Parts: sequence; structure tokens; C-alpha cells
Amino acid sequence: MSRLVYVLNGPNLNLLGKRQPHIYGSETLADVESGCRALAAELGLALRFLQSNHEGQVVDWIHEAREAAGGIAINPAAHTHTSVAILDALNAFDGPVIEVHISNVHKREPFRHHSYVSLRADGVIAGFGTQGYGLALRRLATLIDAKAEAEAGGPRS
Ligand code: DHK
Repeated sequence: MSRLVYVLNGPNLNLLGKRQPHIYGSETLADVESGCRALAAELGLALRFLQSNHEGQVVDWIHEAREAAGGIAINPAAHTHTSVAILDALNAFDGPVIEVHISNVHKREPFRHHSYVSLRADGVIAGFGTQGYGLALRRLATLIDAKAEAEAGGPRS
């Protein structure tokens, strides 16, 4: 079981720290990436940390993850609420998937309350700010370990 994890970020997250800081906070995406890299090293995970404003690019990265990765953490941003294409791509991925939202989408406009990605996600984190990324990595590490154990025929002694 691969310990490589993809952390995928959708549209406008390149503006993190500058865009609506009262909602998304003041950390930049580069800050989030360096926090994730430090934690991944602690957890024994390798990381591919990516952002795109284009839906098809996110789909292509999920296809790439199918071949290489043990898990995916994804903040699909606005695509959360619209993208059957991203849901279909995630449905073609075998490992654990954790959906991350920086803000509490359920406290916001009604159109943000529905997520296509939640139909596939093994867990959803919302409203924990950028800390949610670290929580997602910890959960992925647990799920990847559990899957590896199950594949090896039970817990190691
Ligand atoms: C980020 C976005 O860009 C929004 O479109 C989502 C999500 C919420 C977040 O909270 O990280 O609705």
C-alpha cells in the first residue's frame, strides 16, 4: 500500500491568505503546504501537494493518483458543489479519500450545503480552518495503515 498521499486543492485556493481572510484565514497555500510536509514526514507519508483552478486538471491528478497514491485529501473548493466529473474520478480511486473545507460550509449559503464529493469521501472536515489539512493527513495515515494490515492478513504482532 503506497504511503504517497495526494493533497488536491481546487479553484481560488491559490489566493488563500488574500481572499476573504475573515472566512478562509490569513495563512497562504504555501504555509499550508509546508505544514502538511512537516506533518507528513512525522507520519511517514510522502506528499504531492497540488492546486488548480481547472476542473479537468483535478480530474487528471486523481487519475494519476490511481496509479501511485495510497490516499487523497481534497479540498475541491467550488467544485465540491457542482462537479460530477470529480466525483466520478474519485469513484475510480481505490484508497481512502478525505474531503476538506477550511470554512464551515454548513453555516454558509445553502448552495454550499450540498457536496458531490461527500458521496465518495470516507470522511469530511469542515470549519477547522487550515488545521483541517493536518487532520485529514492523520486520518489518511490511519486508514492506509489499516488497509495495509488487512491486506497483510491482520494486525502485526
Ligand atoms: C472553499 C471554497 O473556495 C468554496 O467554494 C467552498 C471551501 C468552501 C472551503 O471552505 O475551503 O464552498
